[in-house]
Amino acid sequence: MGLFKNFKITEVKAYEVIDSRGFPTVACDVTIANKFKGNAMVPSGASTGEKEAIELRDGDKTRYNGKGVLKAIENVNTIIAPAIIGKDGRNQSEIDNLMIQLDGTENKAKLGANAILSVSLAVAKATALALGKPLYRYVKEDIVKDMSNEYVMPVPMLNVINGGAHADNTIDFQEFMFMPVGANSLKEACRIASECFHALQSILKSKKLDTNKGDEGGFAPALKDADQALSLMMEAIKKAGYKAGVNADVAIAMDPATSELYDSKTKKYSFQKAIDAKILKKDKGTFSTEEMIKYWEALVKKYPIISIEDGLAETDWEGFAELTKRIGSNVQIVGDDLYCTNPNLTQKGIELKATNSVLIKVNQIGSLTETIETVMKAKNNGWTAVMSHRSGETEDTTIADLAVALSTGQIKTGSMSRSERIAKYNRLIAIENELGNKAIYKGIKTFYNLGK
Ligand code: 2PG
Ligand code: MG
Repeated sequence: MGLFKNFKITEVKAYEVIDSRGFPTVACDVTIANKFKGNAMVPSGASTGEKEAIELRDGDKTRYNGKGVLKAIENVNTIIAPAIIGKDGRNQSEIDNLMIQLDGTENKAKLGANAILSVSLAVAKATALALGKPLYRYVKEDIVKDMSNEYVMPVPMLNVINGGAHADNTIDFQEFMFMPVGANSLKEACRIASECFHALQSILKSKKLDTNKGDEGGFAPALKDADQALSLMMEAIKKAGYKAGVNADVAIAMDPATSELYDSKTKKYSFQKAIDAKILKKDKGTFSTEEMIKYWEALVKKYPIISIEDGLAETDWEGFAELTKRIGSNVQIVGDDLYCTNPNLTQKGIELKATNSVLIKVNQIGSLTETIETVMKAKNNGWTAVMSHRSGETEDTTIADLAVALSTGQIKTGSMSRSERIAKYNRLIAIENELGNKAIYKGIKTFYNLGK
């Protein structure tokens, strides 16, 4: 036998587990050589893009209010499993393409992106185990063929104020994030973020504002508007003993998720949650694309905002190109709903110069191979890529490994609370610890290519 190793998939088994919002999701175990078992659990979004691959739900109202995933599980166990058992786990793209073919639709509507992704990720994890490599190293060396000895730890985006579809409060914009760009390691970035997070908590308390939390573990107070959220964050950074600024300790990133505010018939953005609507009231509380762009121009002048995701709606391609032209040389303009991690939509964005960055969510596209393709497409065109969680998560930490494996340089994975978020930070800390001086935290240098 000697060094001979068997990488044959011997078992594929999916089952229902529960996500961070208490809804069911798909989990899958893939076993290689009857011995190495990789497990993956699929995340789930709330503010989903129209062009996302399909998350198959049962619709049977007698179970989990229709949100059961038994059909997706059956598709794994009865259709995908027999087709991939016996295949070599190291052939990730062949396995992913086989599942895509078995599905046969544009958007994985037949088998479900949740079914396909659970297998795709579990195959990679089982193979990494069989090779005796951590997942980040397996994906980097064996799939991406990146043999450099440099491992880029991502700068975290920590969503400390939650609004929009993620919280039952008065803020229309979905996410307000700390980015510890001035740290010199991921571990230190987490410490800075934790200290700023707790400073924010005590400021909210002292102002008699709510410290309850939203879906991603950030605070969800009843604030007047985005301006108030941002000034509270500035105060928190200072109170924690840090300097706010793009070239200082902590910068700010936002995901206003404005597809949720857009009416494609009238082509207007309207603020729907009570207080924002009153404050920003103009033309009955609605904004044109040009008014939104002006709003962002003014906001980035006032605060050290380094990144804006979905600052316009997913159908507003021209608006995005204009926004990128106007502020993209200083600000990272990230497309989430616009691209849905789809390599073809990302290609369109590159041609139109619609943004200078793409958000990466594994379940938006539904396979590891396509996720990697989108990241590479962005990077090869001088864009940045941000690895991201979903608002519905589990303790699965795959995205932490993928951020390092694909050198995305940034990760968005929630606040400094709730274990489904913290699990990813803790995994990154473990990776950094394991890598020692091979780990690099680029901080603000991650952004040097902006606008090129
Ligand atoms: C987003 C995500 C994650 P959701 O819009 O970027 O923060 O939210 O998973 O609800 O789409
Ligand atoms: Mg988003």
